[in-house]
Amino acid sequence: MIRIALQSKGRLNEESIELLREAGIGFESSKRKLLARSEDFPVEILYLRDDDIPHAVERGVADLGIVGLNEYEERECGAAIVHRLGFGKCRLSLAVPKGEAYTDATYFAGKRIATSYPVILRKYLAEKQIGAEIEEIAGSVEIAPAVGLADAIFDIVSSGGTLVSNGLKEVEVAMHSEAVLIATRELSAQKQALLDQLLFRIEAVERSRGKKYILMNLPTDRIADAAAILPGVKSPTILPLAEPGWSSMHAVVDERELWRKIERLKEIGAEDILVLALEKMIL
Ligand code: PRT
Ligand code: ZN
Repeated sequence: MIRIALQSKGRLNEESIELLREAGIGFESSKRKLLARSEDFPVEILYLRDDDIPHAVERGVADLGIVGLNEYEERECGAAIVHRLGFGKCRLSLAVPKGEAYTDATYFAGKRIATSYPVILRKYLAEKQIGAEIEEIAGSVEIAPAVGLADAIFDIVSSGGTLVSNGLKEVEVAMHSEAVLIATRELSAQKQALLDQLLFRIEAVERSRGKKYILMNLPTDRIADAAAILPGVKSPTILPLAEPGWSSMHAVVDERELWRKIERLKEIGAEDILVLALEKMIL
């Protein structure tokens, strides 16, 4: 049995649950329950506030956790990062009132900066050798300059819309963040084996993202041309058709290249092209 801490509600909750489901780990996601058991994998889900996840995993209260890299860094978490998950992407940035003349980070010398991420900010300022005052506030950081609490802010930015609507402009990016899977150091052999199994499944899910499965019929003598357009996982699958001189070809295609490839395939005589969703890719 392995215990995974997930954010109980908030921005990472749904995608964390979805990722585990896609990896074949279904469980009850009732908001009222603190603990849930999976019926199809020896996993227990512990729902926590994201702030508490790094510490819980570091201490082994949960064996694994899904949390933003920003939270992991801010808590100076001693757990290990085992996988970057690619969702919950955002950045931690410095922003100043939009009317300010800004050239570089020396602007912040002697300024007061409001943030909920004092540890990360302190490290950033030390690295840049800037002496600024940090005003730690728990929430609504973006209003701090307007109410005279600070000259600038250091906060999470995603689309940038919140900054704009508060009359601020982003001037420095200190770190890029995304959800990460973290683990207690020195897991037992049994738990490590479950983690390896989970990682194998997560990687199969990730590999299939943005990919499509394409099938088509084409003249057998154009197979080499089609293979050059469509390099498959190892090599494309080719099956003879009942009609002499024709074959069916199957391959995996990156979604972004799909239409361009289909056009080129049609040019070399491909017909009856089918494009299917690809659910898992296990190598
Ligand atoms: O209740 P709990 O403590 O668990 O949750 P929380 O309120 O502390 O965190 P939550 O759910 O807001 O965010 C969880 C994690 O999501 C963060 O730690 C980040 O890793 C990640 N994340 C990704 C974000 C954003 N994008 C984001 N945009 N977290 C917060 N924001 C905020 C941002 O600060 C801004 O105020 O959303 C607002 C909108 O952003 P813009 O730039 O798109 O306007
Ligand atoms: Zn939080």
